[in-house]
Amino acid sequence: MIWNESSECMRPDEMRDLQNKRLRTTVERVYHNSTFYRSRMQEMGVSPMDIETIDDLVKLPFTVKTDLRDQYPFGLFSAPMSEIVRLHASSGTTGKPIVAGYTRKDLGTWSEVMARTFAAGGCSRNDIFQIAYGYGLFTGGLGAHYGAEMLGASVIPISAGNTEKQIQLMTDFGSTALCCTPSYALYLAEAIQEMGVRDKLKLRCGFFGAEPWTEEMRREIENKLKIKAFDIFGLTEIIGPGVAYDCEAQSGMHINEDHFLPEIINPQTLQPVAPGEIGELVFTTITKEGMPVIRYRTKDLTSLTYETCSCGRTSVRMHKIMGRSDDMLIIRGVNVFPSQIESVLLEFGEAAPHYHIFVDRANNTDTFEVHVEVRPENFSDDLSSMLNLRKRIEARIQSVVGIHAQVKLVEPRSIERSTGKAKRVTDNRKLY
Ligand code: DLL
Repeated sequence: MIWNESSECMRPDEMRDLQNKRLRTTVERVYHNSTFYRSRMQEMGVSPMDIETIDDLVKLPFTVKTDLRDQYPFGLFSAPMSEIVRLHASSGTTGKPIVAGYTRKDLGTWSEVMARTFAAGGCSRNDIFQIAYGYGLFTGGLGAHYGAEMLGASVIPISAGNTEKQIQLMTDFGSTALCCTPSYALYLAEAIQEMGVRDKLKLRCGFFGAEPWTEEMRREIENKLKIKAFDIFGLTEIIGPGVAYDCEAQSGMHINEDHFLPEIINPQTLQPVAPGEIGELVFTTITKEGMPVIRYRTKDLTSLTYETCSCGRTSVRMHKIMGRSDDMLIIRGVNVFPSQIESVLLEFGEAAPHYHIFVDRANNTDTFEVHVEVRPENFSDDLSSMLNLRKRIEARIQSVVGIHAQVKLVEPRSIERSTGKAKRVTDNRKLY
């Protein structure tokens, strides 16, 4: 919940007034403190006086990842370096990193939105948080760390990796909440199963994000770890984790819209889509000081719902991320999202959610191969049963995605595990 000054739940009209006021302050700030935004706004003939309410957002310019790269390292900051107390960066796959700078107030905001995230999952000062996101330039570790501390919980800053030690401390310290990527949660779950120590654990929930994961993957983690798995969303450019969070209803992530204003646009026309339609998620930060961003195009694909959630929160919710417009593979002319493959695999009890997609080009035609791990209890030397499984997966991929993929079943544990964001695609086509 977000409270008003009388400590009552904020009404929608109060929220809108707050957003209008904060947007105006932010636009003033970037116009006067950032050469980049001032010249962008001047090019579009917009001045801060033209922005009165959030309906005026559409008059403002978009910001894209390459703008941040071009302004590397500090060109997008709207506060002097003497006020910047923390720097984070995200590596991405190509080019220079994206850098984010935080003032002391920004760090307070970040802790608050993360504390909200954990409280929405039913956590309190009585919980013991095992933070297994990477610490460092990546925002996962420190973002979750300060949020859990603000909540008053006990924090184990173990960082990612070192799986045996994770499980040992989880057992000995009685961790009740786990924070890591969903792929690492699954890896930990398998190791816990193998060591036969699940019954010794006090774990009851986890906050997983930083990479796309499906509802099927959520169920898999929940069943294996016997916990409730919450999705958390965020990106370095906006603040890090804490932009949006699942509540106990797990029916879309609540956006912290008193700090981050969402829009959904059609990535081709750049026009807003109708409510409920899928498109590219765009954010404007309305309280940040260090590096506010205006209409930042995330490339993440989702939809928004403004209906009140069954949990009682009135904040706008975003659907689980359905893919990225730039993660989208175009294979033989067909748009393919890795998340579609993951969903298909999880329909099969025999297949593990560990897979790798290989795309290449031979004789001017794209090749599309999916390596799929078979669960240990289903892996066998009986060629006909393996062949049958392969054929069934191929047929299902064909019906969901619309093109044929060559499926190769591989032995349990042969696909590389990740302790951070999983890399699931190798595209060897030389398309340029
Ligand atoms: O991944 C921040 C984060 C840390 C979020 C820990 C959640 C938990 P970046 O490294 O800048 O920041 O990557 C941001 O990761 O644009 C999405 O494509 C993807 N992403 C983040 N959270 C989710 C999620 C962090 N819950 C990029 N579901 C974003 C799907 C996600 N994709």
